Amino acid sequence: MIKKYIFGKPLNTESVIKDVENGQISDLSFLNVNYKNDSVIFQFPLEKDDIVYGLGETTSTINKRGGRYISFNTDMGRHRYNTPSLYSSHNFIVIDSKIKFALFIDSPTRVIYEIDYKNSNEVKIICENKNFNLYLIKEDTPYKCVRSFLSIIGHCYIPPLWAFGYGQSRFGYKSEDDLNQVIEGYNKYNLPLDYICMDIDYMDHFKLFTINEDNFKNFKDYVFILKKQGIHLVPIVDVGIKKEDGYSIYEKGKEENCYCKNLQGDDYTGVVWPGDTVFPDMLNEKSSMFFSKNFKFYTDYGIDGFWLDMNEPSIFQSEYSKEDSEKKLTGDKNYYLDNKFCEYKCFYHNVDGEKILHYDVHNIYGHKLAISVGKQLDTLLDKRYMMFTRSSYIGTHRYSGIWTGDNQSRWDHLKMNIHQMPSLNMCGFLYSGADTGGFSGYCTRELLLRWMAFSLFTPLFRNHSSCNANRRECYRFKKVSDFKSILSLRYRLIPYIYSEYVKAALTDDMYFKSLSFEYDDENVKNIDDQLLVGDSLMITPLIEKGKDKRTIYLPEEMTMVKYDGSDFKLTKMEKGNHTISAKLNEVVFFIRKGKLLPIGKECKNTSLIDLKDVQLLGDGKEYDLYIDDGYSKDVSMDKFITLKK
Ligand code: MIG
Repeated sequence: MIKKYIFGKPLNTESVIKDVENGQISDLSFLNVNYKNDSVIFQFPLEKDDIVYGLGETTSTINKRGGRYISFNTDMGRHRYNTPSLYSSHNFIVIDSKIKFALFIDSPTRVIYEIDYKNSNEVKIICENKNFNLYLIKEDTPYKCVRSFLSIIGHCYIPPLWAFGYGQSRFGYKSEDDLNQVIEGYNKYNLPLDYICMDIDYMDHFKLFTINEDNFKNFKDYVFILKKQGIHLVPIVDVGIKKEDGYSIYEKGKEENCYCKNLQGDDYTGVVWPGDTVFPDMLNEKSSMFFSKNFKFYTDYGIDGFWLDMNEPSIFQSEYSKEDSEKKLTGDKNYYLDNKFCEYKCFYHNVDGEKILHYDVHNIYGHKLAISVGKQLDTLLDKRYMMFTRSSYIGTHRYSGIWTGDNQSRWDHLKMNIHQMPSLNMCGFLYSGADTGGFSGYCTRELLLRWMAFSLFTPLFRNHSSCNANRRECYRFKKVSDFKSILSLRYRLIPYIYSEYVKAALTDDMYFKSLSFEYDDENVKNIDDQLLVGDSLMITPLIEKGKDKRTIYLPEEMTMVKYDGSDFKLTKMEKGNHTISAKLNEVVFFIRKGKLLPIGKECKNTSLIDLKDVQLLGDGKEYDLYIDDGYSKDVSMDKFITLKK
């Protein structure tokens, strides 16, 4: 059962796309609704063993109890497990209590969640703005609540096959030479590679929709030459447009009145990478079109992959960001350096002629941007595009993937990555992953290998790092063969990953699930370092420094698979606790009882993959494999073929 409850006068956020019947406010009495100034507050008591799932990207374990989380999109580079806000707002929570229910708070501005915070034994949700839609879902299980929710927010976006390959990225690659060096490194050791990301330095003075021609002499040929080798370039695209007379993009947007306005009604100016910067009004149809139409600049070069950054939007400072005004405007001492929250009260959008304060719609800025770009790419290209964005909201998944932003080279951030994946999947974001190895800090060989052994299961599998961090390209480490072993498993699993992804996207399902979503077993209720991946697999990543062993729990008999770069060793294991071990070149995972896993051949990149050429492992009878050319837009259930063992 799903019902919708309208509070005040909500704005259309483009999150829910199916009609949902309105309920009576009295249905919500179990949530003790309270009104205080401009806020609406919901409270629900928790029993000792109740579990709260959801909140997408948010830091914390899969069970959200014990935390305080704030939906307010924030460029949060130094985050930890208890950091309240990250780049996205995913206001969906599922409560596994005596009543099983889920809530989606469709509010474009700040919402605070206190979930058994400081042992309060309750869920308290504070919607700071009284205009929003609330969706209430009631089903018998948390998993069914999620499935109902996914059914109203629309199918997840499906990237092209090459986006399931491995990507190398780094903040600091500046030129064709830098990229060639990476490609040579990967070729030298015959390591697979499908794409390389181009961070902000490829631009001319950080001006959007430009290429630094000194560093890329003949970009068009370059894109073409790489594509012939099966390598795609994925440029970063920020949101702020450099305020510079004579820069045609800036001039055009100014002429057409496409920028957000400041308190005086002039174009609001902030400081980001290019210096003084203006911000396209993503809440205005015409202005967001003005922005996204520029992607033709890239598609004309033959580019079909994109990386959207800084779209919270992140603003370093502006005419208003002085410490004083900051405190005065927000009264909030919880701001971080990169995020001058007061800025968000200093500019306006034009939504259908109405002037709307940015702060009140802050959480959908990056979302509207990604939707607009996605729609534009759909018209510019006759094939599927690859895209992942940093900021998002519920519904962005229909157009784009996301990555989890600036994490760090820490073992607990590898764990956080594991915790984020099922929670993101509950919110529809199947094409997601973290900066493998951690964005900032020092990544050891051991951490990178263990992280890769997890990321090889995430649809977006990218090695990315900051310019201040140590270099992470696999060929730079000792004993490259260990990296090759891990990467080869990814490519051998692509037929499975791709098939399971497409199934989940077309049937509004999850690709990563907690064990509790499938097994009715008290022992799995709080397991959050093992996950189900697609329908056939369970993974049990090794995430502790210096340890090549760990204990695991099998909720039923399963087949253990140990891969060392060439062979798959299979061992049947009983339900119950076990200890497993894996050296740095090895990966251990499990095939569920009665299921099959298709395994393909190793390959240098996905342009050389034969999706049909698979062997089947496991004790199941049939497997539905998705076969297409890897880029056609008409992805459909008709393209599955059933393999029998
Ligand atoms: O202010 O483009 O999260 O992935 O490398 C930092 C430089 C801007 C933040 C992104 C990161 C990217 C970096 N960007």
